[in-house]
Amino acid sequence: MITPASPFPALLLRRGSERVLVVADLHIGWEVSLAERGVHVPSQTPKMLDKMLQLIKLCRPTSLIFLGDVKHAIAKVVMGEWRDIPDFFETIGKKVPNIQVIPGNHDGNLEPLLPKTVEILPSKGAVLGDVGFFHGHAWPAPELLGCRNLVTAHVHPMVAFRDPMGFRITRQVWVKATCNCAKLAGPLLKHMRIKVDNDPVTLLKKRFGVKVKPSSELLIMPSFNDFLGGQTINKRALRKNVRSRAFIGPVLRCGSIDVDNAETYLLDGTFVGTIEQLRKLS
Ligand SMILES: [Mn+2]
Repeated sequence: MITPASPFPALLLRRGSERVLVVADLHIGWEVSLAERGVHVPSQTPKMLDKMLQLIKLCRPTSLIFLGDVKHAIAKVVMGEWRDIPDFFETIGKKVPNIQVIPGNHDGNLEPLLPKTVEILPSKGAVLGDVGFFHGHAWPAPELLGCRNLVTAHVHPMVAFRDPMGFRITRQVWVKATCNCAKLAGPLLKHMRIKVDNDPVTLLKKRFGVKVKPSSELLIMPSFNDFLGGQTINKRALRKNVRSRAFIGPVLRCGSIDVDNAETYLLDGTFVGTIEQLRKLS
C-alpha cells in the first residue's frame, strides 16, 4: 500500500513489517551551479536534511529510496557537493541504515559521494511488490509494465493559476494518472532494439515473462527540494494531439497516459482538479 506522507513531498510504502519511504529530486548542489552564474542563494541542504529527519521521525521507515536526481550538476562533480552530499547521507544513514538510490539524469558520478552502505539500483528502475519505481528521464525495465502501481518523478509537477489582475501563483502537486502499459510495450521493445514482429504485449510476455497491465495507476512525485522550478502541467493553448508533450520523459510522452483526466493534489492532500479542468485557470 502506498500513501503520500502529507504534507511532505514523500511517499510511504507499507509491505508487511517493511516501511519504505520514497523521496525524489533533491538536486543537492543546485545553489552551487547558480553561484557559478552569479546568483547567490544559501545552501538548501540543511533545510532538506531537517525536513528528512522530521519525516523519518514521523514515518519510522525501515528503508529509504531516493527516486533520482539526488545531486544537481550533470555528469561532473561540483566542489560544493563534496561536503553536502556525504554529510547529508551520513546523517540520515545513522537513523535509517538501509538506503537505496535509483539514479536520475543528474546523478552521474554520484557513487563516490555516497557512503559505501548506500546501494545504487539500476536507472531503469526497481519493483517492490506490485509497485514499480523509475525516475522518468529514461525508459523503465520491462518488469515495470506489469506493475499495478507506477511511481515516477523528474517532472517536478506544478499547477499555475492566473487571476484577473494577472498575478500568477504556482503550487507543487502530486499527479495521479491512469497509464495503459500496453501502449508502452511497442516503443519500449523498439528502444531495447528488439524486433517487434508480433503483438508487443505477447512478445513482452514471451521474452521477459511480464504480464502487461492495461490499466495501472501512475503517480508523479513532487520534488523534495521546494526551491526548484518545475513543469506547469496545466498549460493551456496546447493542441489536443500534442498535450502529452506538456510532460517530459519517454513514458509520459508516448500517449500511454490519460493526461486530461489526471488528478492533481496539493502537498497537504487537497484535490485541486483534473488537468483538463485546470487548463482554464492557467
Ligand atoms: Mn530528472
